[in-house]
Parts: sequence; C-alpha cells; structure tokens
Amino acid sequence: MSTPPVPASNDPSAQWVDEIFDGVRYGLAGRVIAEQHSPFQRVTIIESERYGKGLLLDGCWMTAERQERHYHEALVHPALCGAAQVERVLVIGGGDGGTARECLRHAGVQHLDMVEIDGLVVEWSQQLLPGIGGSAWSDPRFQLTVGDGIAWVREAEAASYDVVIVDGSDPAGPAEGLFNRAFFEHCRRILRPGGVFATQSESPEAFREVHIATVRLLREVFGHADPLYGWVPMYPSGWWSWTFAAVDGPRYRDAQPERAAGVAAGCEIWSPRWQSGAFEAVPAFVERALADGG
Ligand code: SPD
Repeated sequence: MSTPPVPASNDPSAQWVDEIFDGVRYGLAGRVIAEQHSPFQRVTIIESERYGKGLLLDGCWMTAERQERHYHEALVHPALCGAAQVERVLVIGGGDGGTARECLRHAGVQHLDMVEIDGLVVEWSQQLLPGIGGSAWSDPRFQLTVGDGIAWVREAEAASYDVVIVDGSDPAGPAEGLFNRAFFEHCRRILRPGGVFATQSESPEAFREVHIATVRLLREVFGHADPLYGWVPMYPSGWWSWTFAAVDGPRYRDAQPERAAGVAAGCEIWSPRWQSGAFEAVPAFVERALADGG
C-alpha cells in the first residue's frame, strides 16, 4: 500500500511535513510558510491544519501553537512551584518564548535571563508565532541574550539563580553540549541554596538510552533528580519526559500551594494533582535501569 501523496484537505497547497526518526514519520498536514538556514540549523515554520503554526529545527518538531502547553507547563511549573525562591530565573534555549512566558506568570520572578543561541529562531518566533512567547517578549523582567548558553552557564557567578531551566532541542548539533556532566555541574554551581534545575529529557521510548543516561547523570551531579512523564503528540513517540534536580532534596515534587494557586487556573495540562501523577508514572523499564545504576 502506498502513502497518499497529499493529505486529504480543503487546502490544495497542503502537504505532509514530517519529522522522520528511527524508521517512523511524525507528520502534520500543512504548508511551509518560511524556511532558512541560520548559522546553526535549518529553521522551518509551517502552518498546520491541526495545531496551528509550528516550528521545526533541522526537520525536528519543536513546538506548535495549539500543542505547546503540553511541553512548556510541564517543564516550568514543577520547578517554579518547588524552588525555595524564584526571584532570579535562567532559561537556556527556549527561543520560541513559551518557557519564558510560563515562568513570568509567577509573580515572584523578578528577573529572567534567557540565552538562546539562534537569533533567527527568536526573530521568527516573535514575528510568526507571537502567541507562544506572548507578553514575555515585552515583560520588563525579561532579558534576552542571543548567545551560547553553555558559555553563559560556565561564566555565571556561583549561586546566582534560583531556577535554571534548559529548553533545548535533541542532543545533536547546537544542543549536544546541554546533556553532559560539565554543563550540569555548572548548572548546579550557579543555583542558590533551595534552587531547582529542570531540563527536557527526551522520550523514554524513542530516545530510551539518552533519557536514562540523563536522569542517571543528574542524580550523580545533584544528588536528587526525578523524571516526570507526559505527552507531546507531535514529538517522536508522543511520550515525553522532563527531569528535575535539586541539591537539597527533591523539593520539585511538591508544589507550594500558594505558588500553584497563582498559576494553575491558567494552565491547560499542569496542576499539582497532574504533577504528582506524572512524577509517579515512571515506566518499569526505566525504574529498573535507574535502580541498576549503570
Ligand atoms: N524532539 C524535540 C525536543 C524539543 C525540545 N524543545 C522544544 C522547544 C520548545 N520550547
């Protein structure tokens, strides 16, 4: 049986836009509205029928207007509801603005540095996906630096942030250095006491080895780290994870009620109850691998 050349659609210009990973295609019907090679990667914006406008980097799905909350709420709120304080927040990557937007919904955030390596991702997100960053782009607490997040973390002063969030792409190309020991050790060093670290940690199905290795490494570096599981339907396998770490105990697991109350009503997916279940939803094979230690 052959694949239909065009999707069934009312739009005659519609085509399939796919991420192809490990013998499987993850596709949306839509049309490419902008595409360019930046100095770092191929940046593509599509208009999709199901999820609105979406962003791909080097052919991999990053985000889409009507699906991004699955990802950004899961990455941000366990960290910002669990840290002892949230005055100073650092986001590495996150060029579409969705992570910064969710952080800045927390009234306690006084300053947020976002360091994104690719200026084209920021520019096109602001122009073509403005709802994802929303009011973050003009928030006086928000400071954007287009530059190397790995160098930023290496050069930052010790104990200078309450929360550090890594919103990068898969560990290849510009994001490769966001998954190694030296980077994680600097993230730990720049956290204040009571601080929380969060990173996207890939799919336990499509990127099983990377996922397990990331959780293990974070446990070694921080002492405490736990993955949380949810869904991003357009990512490989749809099953995704985010991992949280802290030096002084797993404080990210329990959302402080006052902080949670400040953001929960505006969330589509996240709630303290959802978070508790998502931390418990560790698949048996991951639990066994983590217990084996290596
Ligand atoms: N396989 C895709 C991993 C992408 C993680 N980052 C997405 C960026 C959303 N702000």
